Amino acid sequence: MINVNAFDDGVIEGPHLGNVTYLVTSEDPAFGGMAVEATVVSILDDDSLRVSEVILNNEDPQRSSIEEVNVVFNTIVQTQASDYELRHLGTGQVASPILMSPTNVNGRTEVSLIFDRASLLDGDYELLIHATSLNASGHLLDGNADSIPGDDFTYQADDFYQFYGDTNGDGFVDAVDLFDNFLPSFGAQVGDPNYRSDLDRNSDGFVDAVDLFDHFMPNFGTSRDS
Ligand SMILES: [Ca+2]
Ligand SMILES: [Ca+2]
Ligand SMILES: [Ca+2]
Ligand SMILES: [Ca+2]
Repeated sequence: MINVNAFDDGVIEGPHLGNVTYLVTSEDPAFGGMAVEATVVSILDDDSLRVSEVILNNEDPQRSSIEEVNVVFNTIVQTQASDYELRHLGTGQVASPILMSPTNVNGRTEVSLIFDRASLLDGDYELLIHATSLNASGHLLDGNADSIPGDDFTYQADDFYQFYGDTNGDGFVDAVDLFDNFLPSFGAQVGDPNYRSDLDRNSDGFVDAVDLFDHFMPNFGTSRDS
């Protein structure tokens, strides 16, 4: 009788080969210690490099601008800015991060992505992560989490959008956004306590009449679905 015990180790190894070796014991000297050729077995691995979480704007509900996107992986990864693309679902326009900073925390990599805010159009977005070079010690991304590595990851969510002026993320730019958030920061510049980068639509360092008349007022009274 031969029993083989497999251990679920949680280590990302990819599909690999293993040897099952034998030790023959018998009281009969003709069999005891007899050499038996090892059996080569194919081992499938249910551990893979995956995306654990995507977080928009550090969980701030505002959707007035896409300030930061955070990606949390399930292990330590080697990554570069070109692994990521932010795609506008309406126009198909793609933006690459202007800043990509990975931090390793508790055995996982958390990546901060910053895009050129002023150039992003309002609308629904998706985040693409390419499986071409991103890796964990040589193991490629398993984007669809089926244990087979080498495929891209796509993140879509109902609240993954930009709608300039929607400071509370309710899908409307209305009086609440105007009176509670826009007007209190109106006239502020970078460094002022009431300056808000998510309301500085053209990223010139001021929340001023340009932002109000060219960007806020055209959205005022509309909803993201209209
Ligand atoms: Ca494993
Ligand atoms: Ca896969
Ligand atoms: Ca709103
Ligand atoms: Ca401005």
